[in-house]
Amino acid sequence: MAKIPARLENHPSVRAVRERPADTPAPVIDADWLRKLCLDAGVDDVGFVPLNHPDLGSEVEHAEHALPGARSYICLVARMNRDNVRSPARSVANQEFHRTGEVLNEAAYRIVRALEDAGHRAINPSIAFPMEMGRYPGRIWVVAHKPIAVAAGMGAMGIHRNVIHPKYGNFILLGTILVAAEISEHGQQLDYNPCLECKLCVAACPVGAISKDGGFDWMACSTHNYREFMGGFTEWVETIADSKDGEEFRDRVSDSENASMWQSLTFKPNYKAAYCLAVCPAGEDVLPPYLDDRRAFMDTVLKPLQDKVEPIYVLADSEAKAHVEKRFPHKLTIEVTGGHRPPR
Ligand code: B12
Ligand code: SF4
Repeated sequence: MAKIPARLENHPSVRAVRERPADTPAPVIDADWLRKLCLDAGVDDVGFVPLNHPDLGSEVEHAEHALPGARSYICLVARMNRDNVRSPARSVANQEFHRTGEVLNEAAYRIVRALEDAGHRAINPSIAFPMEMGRYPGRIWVVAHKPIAVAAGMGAMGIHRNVIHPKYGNFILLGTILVAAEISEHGQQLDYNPCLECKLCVAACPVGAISKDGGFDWMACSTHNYREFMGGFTEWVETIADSKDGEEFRDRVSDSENASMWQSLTFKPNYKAAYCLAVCPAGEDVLPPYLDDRRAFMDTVLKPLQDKVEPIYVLADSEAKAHVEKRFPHKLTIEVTGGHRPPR
């Protein structure tokens, strides 16, 4: 051990440490041990990637900022129950997203504890929120789970820009642990894409955020799907501030919208759609009903979401607005600012 000031040598904690046998962590973490640790902690699949993976150059500064000395990523995958995600009752789907997120965060927490006990420095950024709101509206996420999952061989990006696992399809959430050690084996990227290019995600998205060629209008998605998150919430508060009295506020925001915002604040935020994930038939475990009877799959999975009468939030003069009005005239188009405004 390194030398320390003499006055500390007699401190009871220092003496206790000196009297313990020194435990030096293994310089390289054994991949089999780590895989078992992760699966036992409750995840459904796991892969390992070195920090310097050639496809992940843009993540390095963020990983090193969050855990100085980080050397490897541990990519965690947790399955979601499919029919919960598909239900037109979106409270059912939202509970599934949040519950699976908790399972993943809990597993990641336990894995990090075991790594710490084995002498390794490691952190488990959240699978979703909380994020770094001090950087909002810039990149608020600590680590980008999707490219790491792809590099770890956990799946490939579908047309809808979500990772599709070869077995579980897109009914997965992702987590990443950063660890300041090397791991003895790494995952290999899939040599095919499980995406079938069926374009059901394109047909399902109420705001037309997904193009057939894989283009993604994140502004359209976030304005609607994230109505009760950062920007939409800011707009809701501004609407309260700008209303001259309760009556005017109620004219501007319906009781149902206020109740939904209350639910987001009290429990966990309501996603408004995620229909792209709901309808995706890709993945070996997911595929059979689609292969057996495509018509029946469309009628039971796609059509109920398309037919649902619901508010859809769009920016003025946007392609998303034109899309809803043309493709889903039975849905209620609501024009919003989404809390976006030019920087001051
Ligand atoms: C930012 C973000 C979003 C944003 C942007 C989505 C996006 N494609 O990047 C919005 C708010 C739109 C979003 C929506 C959803 N998300 Co999201 N999201 C994230 C987050 C925090 C980072 C994503 C990321 O790495 N983006 C950068 C690169 C890798 O993404 P990309 O697709 O290659 O590139 C796009 C973005 O860069 C975007 N873009 C360009 N400029 C900007 C600027 C800003 C400010 C933003 C936000 C985006 C953006 O346009 C690019 C073109 O597609 C991750 C959690 C995490 N910490 O990783 C979850 C995550 C990707 N989301 C997830 C999910 C499930 C969803 C939703 C289904 C939410 C829901 N429950 O309703 C929808 C699906 C929308 C879709 N089809 O992609 C899962 C995906 C799981 C999977 N199987 O892949 C993740 C991994 C969360 C998790 N822990 O599992 N999400
Ligand atoms: S719904 Fe079809 S096109 Fe979209 S990601 Fe899934 S398999 Fe690919």
